[in-house]
Amino acid sequence: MTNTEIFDKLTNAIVTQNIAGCAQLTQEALNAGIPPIDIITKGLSPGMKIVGDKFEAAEIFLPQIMMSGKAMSNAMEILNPELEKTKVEGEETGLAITFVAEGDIHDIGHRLVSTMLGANGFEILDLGVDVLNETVVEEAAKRKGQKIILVGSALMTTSMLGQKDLMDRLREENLRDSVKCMFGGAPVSRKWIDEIGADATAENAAEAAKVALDVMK
Ligand code: HCB
Repeated sequence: MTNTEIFDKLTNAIVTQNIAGCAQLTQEALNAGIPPIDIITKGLSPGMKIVGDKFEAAEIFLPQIMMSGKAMSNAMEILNPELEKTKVEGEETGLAITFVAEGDIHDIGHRLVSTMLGANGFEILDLGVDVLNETVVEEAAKRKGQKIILVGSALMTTSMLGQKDLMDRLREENLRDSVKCMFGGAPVSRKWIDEIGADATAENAAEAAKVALDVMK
């Protein structure tokens, strides 16, 4: 099987909610020497995009998305240890405080971004999902003086709006200059980042790691 065929099969396993098949194919892809990040970006994530589009078009419903999400999460359990093996040792890059916005429980991309940042030398403080801005500000304030990047995810247009409030709170608490701020997730655009006065965004987890390293220089 060519790599392209493997990627297509992975995408299809996500779209058809084939949980066991997806895990098996992920292992086979690893055995074939395909880098874990390619398995994610070229195989699994395109499947999640199709699932989202089908949901929007009312072709599938929540139970199906949940099953596709489960297939992706199981595949990630196989891939995470491999991603962690690529960890870059050396100079301390800084602390990444990662979280999903208030009201939002989509955690697949968030976990992936956290893993990739960890693999690129960041110390990770993962606050989880549905996190109040107040909590993020408190955690940043406790560590004032350290090299910190806030890494927020929002998958819904509604939860994304909270990122503006977070930026306002950081300014009010005189913390804006002490932290870098990167936000991502499907609705987040460069225009939004500029509008709220954040530092960066990224399309995917691999890019997030590169961008984070860049803004922390
Ligand atoms: Co959910 N959902 N969902 N959902 N869901 C979305 C997000 C919609 C876009 C689907 C649609 O309508 N097309 C939509 C949001 C619409 C909108 O607001 N514009 C939506 C909706 C509406 C909902 C509910 C409200 C549905 C309902 O109950 N009626 C509900 C909300 C629950 C809540 O949060 N309160 C809901 C629930 C669910 C689940 C539980 C069934 C499931 C989540 C399971 C889980 O995460 N444990 C789910 C899923 C899976 C999706 C879709 C299909 C896939 C999301 C995903 O995991 N993608 C999604 C459709 C879509 O996104 N197109 C749909 C794969 C990961 C790898 O990609 O984009 O999350 P990612 O992350 C990338 C990237 O964005 C970037 O790197 C990551 C890795 O490469 N990145 C960052 C992420 N964070 C970053 C931070 C940075 O600083 C930098 C980069």
